[in-house]
Amino acid sequence: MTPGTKIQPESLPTRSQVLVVDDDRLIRTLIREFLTREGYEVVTAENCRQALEVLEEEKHEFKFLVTDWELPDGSGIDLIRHVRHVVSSHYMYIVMATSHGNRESLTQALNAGADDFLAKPIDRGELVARMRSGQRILALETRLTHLANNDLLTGLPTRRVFEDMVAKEWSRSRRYRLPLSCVIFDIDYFKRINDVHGHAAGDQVLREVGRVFADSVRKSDIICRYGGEEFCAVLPETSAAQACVWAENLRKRIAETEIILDAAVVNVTSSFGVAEAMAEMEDLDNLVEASDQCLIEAKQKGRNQVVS
Ligand code: GH3
Ligand code: MG
Ligand code: MG
Ligand code: MG
Ligand code: MG
Repeated sequence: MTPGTKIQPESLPTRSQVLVVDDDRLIRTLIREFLTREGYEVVTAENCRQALEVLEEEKHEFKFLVTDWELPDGSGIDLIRHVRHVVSSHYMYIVMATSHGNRESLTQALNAGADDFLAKPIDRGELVARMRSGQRILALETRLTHLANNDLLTGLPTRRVFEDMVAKEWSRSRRYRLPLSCVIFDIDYFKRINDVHGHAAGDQVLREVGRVFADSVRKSDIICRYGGEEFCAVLPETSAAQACVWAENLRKRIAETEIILDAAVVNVTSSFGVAEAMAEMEDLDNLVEASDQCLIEAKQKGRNQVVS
C-alpha cells in the first residue's frame, strides 16, 4: 500500500460520537469515562425509547453504537435491526456489549447487524481496542464514499450526487413553496489555458476555481462539478435576486484569484447563468436548462458577467 492509501484511525474527525445504551447506570458511566478519555464524544441512553429519540435528533451523527442486549423496554437486537434499517446516511459501527457470551448469542447479534461483540464485565483495554478496529472500518468507509461521490480532480461532489441531493431539496421547496435558485457557471476561454500552459495547468486552474467555489457556499447549498469546466450550485430558500448577488460575489472572487502555475501566474474569469424555480417547472432539468440559457447569454454578451 502506498502511504496515501493507508487507513488510519487518525484520519477520522477526532471526536467521533458514540451512543451508549445500557440500563445499568454504572456501566454507562464506566463506558463514558473510558471513551471520553480516548477522545470520543459520548451520549448515553438507558432504554430503547431514549436511544431512538436521541438517534432521531439531527444534531448528532453517531459513528458508533454500543448497546446492551437486555433493556427494560426491549432488546438491543431490535435496536440494532432498527438502526441498520433506518439510518442510511452513513455507516454506524455497532458493538453489542453483553454478558451473553455464548456462540448462539454472538451469531444472533452479528446476524442482526452488529459488527462486534464486547463481553461484560467491560475491560477498558478491550473496549478501546474494539473501538479502534471500528475506526479503521469507518475510515475506510469514509474514504470509499468520498471516492464514489466526489470528483477526483476538484474534490467537489459529482453531478450524480448533486442530482440526488437536489431531488430531495426540490420536493421540499415545492411542498413548502420556498424559493430555490440555480447558478451555473463556466470558465471563460478555458481552452486557451490548456493550449498555452498545458493540460496539467488547466487541471490546476480547475482545482483552484473549485476551491474558491466550495469556499463561497453555505452548508445547505448543493454544489457540484457539473461538466468539464462547468460548475453548478442549487441554493435553497434563495430567490433569483439573492442568487445573483451571491453569483456576482463569486464572479469577482474567481476573477481576483491569482492562480500559481508551474511557469506562470494566471487569472481566469467565468460567466454565470442564474434562474429561480418556477411553478411550471417539472424538475431540476428544467431549472438547469433555464440557468444554462442565461449562461449562454452571458457568454454572448461578452463573458465575465452574471445573467438571470
Ligand atoms: P468559453 O468562454 O466559450 O467557455 O470558451 P472555453 O474555451 O472555455 O470553452 P469550451 O467549452 O469550448 O472548452 C472547454 C475546454 O475545457 C475543453 C476541454 O478540453 C477542457 N476541459 C474539460 N475538462 C477538463 C479537465 O478536466 N482538465 C483540463 N485541463 N481541461 C478540461
Ligand atoms: Mg441490561
Ligand atoms: Mg463553452
Ligand atoms: Mg468555458
Ligand atoms: Mg464549457
